Amino acid sequence: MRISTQVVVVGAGPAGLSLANLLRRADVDCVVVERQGRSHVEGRQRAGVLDYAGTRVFEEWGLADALLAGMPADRMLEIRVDGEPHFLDVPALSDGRAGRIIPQQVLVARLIDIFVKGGGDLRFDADEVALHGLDGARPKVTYRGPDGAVHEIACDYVAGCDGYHGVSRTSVPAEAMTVFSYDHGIGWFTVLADVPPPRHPLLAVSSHGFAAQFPRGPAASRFYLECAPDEALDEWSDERIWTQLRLRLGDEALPAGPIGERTVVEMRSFVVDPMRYGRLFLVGDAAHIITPMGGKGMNLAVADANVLAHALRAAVHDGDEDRLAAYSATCLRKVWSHQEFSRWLTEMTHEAGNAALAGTFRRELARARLGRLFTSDAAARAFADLMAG
Ligand code: FAS
Repeated sequence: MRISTQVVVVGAGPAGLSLANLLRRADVDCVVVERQGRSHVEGRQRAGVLDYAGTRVFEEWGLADALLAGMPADRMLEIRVDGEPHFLDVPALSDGRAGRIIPQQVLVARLIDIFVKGGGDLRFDADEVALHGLDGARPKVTYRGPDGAVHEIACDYVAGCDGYHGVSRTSVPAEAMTVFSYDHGIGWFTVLADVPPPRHPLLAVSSHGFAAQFPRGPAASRFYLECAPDEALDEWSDERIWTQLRLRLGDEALPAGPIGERTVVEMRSFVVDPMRYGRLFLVGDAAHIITPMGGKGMNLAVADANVLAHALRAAVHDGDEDRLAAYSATCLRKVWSHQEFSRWLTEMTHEAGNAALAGTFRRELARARLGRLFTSDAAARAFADLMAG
């Protein structure tokens, strides 16, 4: 196994795999080390939409045809208020900037396939990953392989793409980073069910509480139900799930279906600044967590990977480290813009329904914001611009 490379990528999620594929296109040598096995990584179902900006990244690097083949354009969004449907045609409102509906696990599996078939070095089941010498000229990454042996890879740069619970961010001295975090005080009980997907991604505002239904492939839906942040899973029987979904979505005919996954997502946001320490660069969830509202988590991971791939190409091939120096500030501009959008959308769609959340005055403010979205072309275009990424 190679013991030296230019970039070690820690983590094979959307961030790590996007970066690894872009680096190969940039003729920058890299090795990817991933804690889990391939089937686990390819089976993890989360996001469902690649926004327009994300599709542009893969088009620019010549990967879009292979990655997005067969995936439909993400067009209409339905926002249903007390059962009343309102449709926003995002591409029409944003000069044709359409995203793609693609389940995250499909994107990840295709990224793995392209990377490995292209001869990429991707090491699964890498245990006890540790980063060393990040503030020196030649950092190292060690891990225990499936063979039980400890392997060491020397490199020029490390990309920490190992998510919120990974080892990369925690390898940085606490005083070297500022952490920003926010608890939205809302929980989402989410299920993945074999129920035909909605015609359009659906957000539902109701006095019974917020709910949503998103497509996750041709025969599955991801549902969200607003709940208390600390709600226990066993408080949600199947009967309560389907009753509440029919009530909040205003859809008495919603069919029930086998539930494959159920979890409570705590709506919280998190950002570290800078997204770099010495020769370590944090990418995606390793550097920031955003609520699923607005569907930007996976898209920010792809955006960060794009910025870092360009910067590493300049550093490795031209000795120009300016882009690396600007990496964190460049990414954080988009991160904070999306954090603001996600918070605005969360507030509007939750407070407009549930006066218990922030009081009747804030409910009327939220309803006024919603109303503007449906009556003002300028407000709708501003919304679509952010949805397009
Ligand atoms: P990931 O967490 O996806 O990947 C990190 C990888 O690193 C994993 O493969 C992990 O196994 C590996 N790893 C961890 N520790 C390691 C170690 N020590 N050594 C080596 N490898 C290690 N985003 C959206 O855009 N739209 C949505 O609708 C949406 N819905 C979501 C729903 C849910 C329930 C959840 C939980 C998230 C959702 N997200 C959504 C956000 C989500 O998709 C993330 O933003 C996205 O996975 C981020 O990708 P990565 O940064 O690659 O991190």
